[in-house]
Amino acid sequence: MTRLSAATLANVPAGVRLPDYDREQITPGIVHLGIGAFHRAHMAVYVDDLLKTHPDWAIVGASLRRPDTKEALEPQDGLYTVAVRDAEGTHPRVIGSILKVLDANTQREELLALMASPQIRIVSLTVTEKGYCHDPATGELDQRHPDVVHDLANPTAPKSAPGMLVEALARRHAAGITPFAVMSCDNLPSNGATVKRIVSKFAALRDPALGEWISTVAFPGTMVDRIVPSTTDADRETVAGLIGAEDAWPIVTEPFTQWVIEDHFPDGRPPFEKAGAQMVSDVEPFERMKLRMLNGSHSTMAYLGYLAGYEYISDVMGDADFVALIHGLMTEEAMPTLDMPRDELESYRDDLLQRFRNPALKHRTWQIAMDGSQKLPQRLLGTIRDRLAAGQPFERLGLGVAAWMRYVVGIDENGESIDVRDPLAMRMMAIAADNIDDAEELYIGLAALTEVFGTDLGDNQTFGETVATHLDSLFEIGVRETVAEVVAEND
Ligand code: CS2
Repeated sequence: MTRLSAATLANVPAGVRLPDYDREQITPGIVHLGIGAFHRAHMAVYVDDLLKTHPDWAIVGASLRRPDTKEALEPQDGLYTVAVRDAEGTHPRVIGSILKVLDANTQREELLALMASPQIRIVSLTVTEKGYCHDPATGELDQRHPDVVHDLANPTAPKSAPGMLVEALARRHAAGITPFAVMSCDNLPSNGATVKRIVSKFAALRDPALGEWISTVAFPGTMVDRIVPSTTDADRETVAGLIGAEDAWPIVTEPFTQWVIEDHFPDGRPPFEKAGAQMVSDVEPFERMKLRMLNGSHSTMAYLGYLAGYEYISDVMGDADFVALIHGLMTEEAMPTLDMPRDELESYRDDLLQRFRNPALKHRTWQIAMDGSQKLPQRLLGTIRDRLAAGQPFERLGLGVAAWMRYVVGIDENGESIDVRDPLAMRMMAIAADNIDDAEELYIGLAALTEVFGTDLGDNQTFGETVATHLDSLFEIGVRETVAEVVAEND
């Protein structure tokens, strides 16, 4: 079978949507750091919709860690398939908005030179929570992070996302070029403000004057949403059958997509709204709703579901107790902390339950369980802080936190080991190894991780009692019974 590429595009069967613009005529306006599946299912599709009328906003992607996306897309001239999947079938579309992918490790100079050039007006990022080298509990740059230490010692050859941004901005500053807008598309709380804080600090550590100049840079906040499971070989086969060509890395996703963007781009932007994005003056209420309802439910289902033997989110949704648990988590515990009209929150919740049920989307609980130490603060702990401050119960959220603590022990209910992926995995497993027989001690050990729990929650008695009680139950009676009990007691 031939490989998808510019030369073979004409052979793709009629009915499959192809780029509706001349790819020879498009030029880059955006550099995207972290060119993974999420970006390719989300922002790259919005940009693809706009290139016909706005050809100077194409994307050059960069991978900061692994060169695998570059290796997959280079022989395809940057082309790839987005396959939208629901119960009715799989609907492929070929995306052409990514002009090329650079490997930051081997093509660092080329990447920095491009980022420093005036044609680039936006640098966007999906580098995951851990890619910002920050302390997730406080949102501050982690100055002891090995990549930060490296980049401060070698500022012109950075490895980290903050280091890359600062070096490119420093070059623009020195050349008298206006700064690009920095647009984080990661699930961080107040992602614009958080990245601004991190980048400003990094720049100030390099050079106080540069730190000050960063205050002139725009960091628009965004809320991004589309569920994107990892691509499997079965997906590759399905897509090849549909487009009549081999695509080394197609992306499978759901029909739903949402992008809310704070409209702050002093150096210009493509008309994202024409592709369906919502341009707003304050993105935070949307972001908070999404993190606390969608991602909070996701993480809770991921830890409990994995431990209960459910491989996919749609399997978890087949269990009535789990559905009741996350319905209650959203309705009773998260929604009262959100500043949105009640009816909008209710319909958002109902849509989420529907999306989680999508049987065609093979979204692994293990995938979502990754990097919990970086995710919990904005998904569950912020909501818990608000509940505590209001003197309200948070049993279901507390169970979510306990399930994470049970999961990072690294051994499941059948004694099988769990592949725990997390920047703190080694430390957490050491804590678990010392306290394996005692839920209370395990709780104390893990709650002392201040980069996750801050200095307030770890010492909070109500938080401790709630989470430790659930953790004890998870060990004593197991996951399924604990979920059933929490549902019975709280509904
Ligand atoms: C998920 C998210 O992997 C995870 O942690 O919760 O990636 C989720 O699918 C997206 O935020 C949906 O927009």
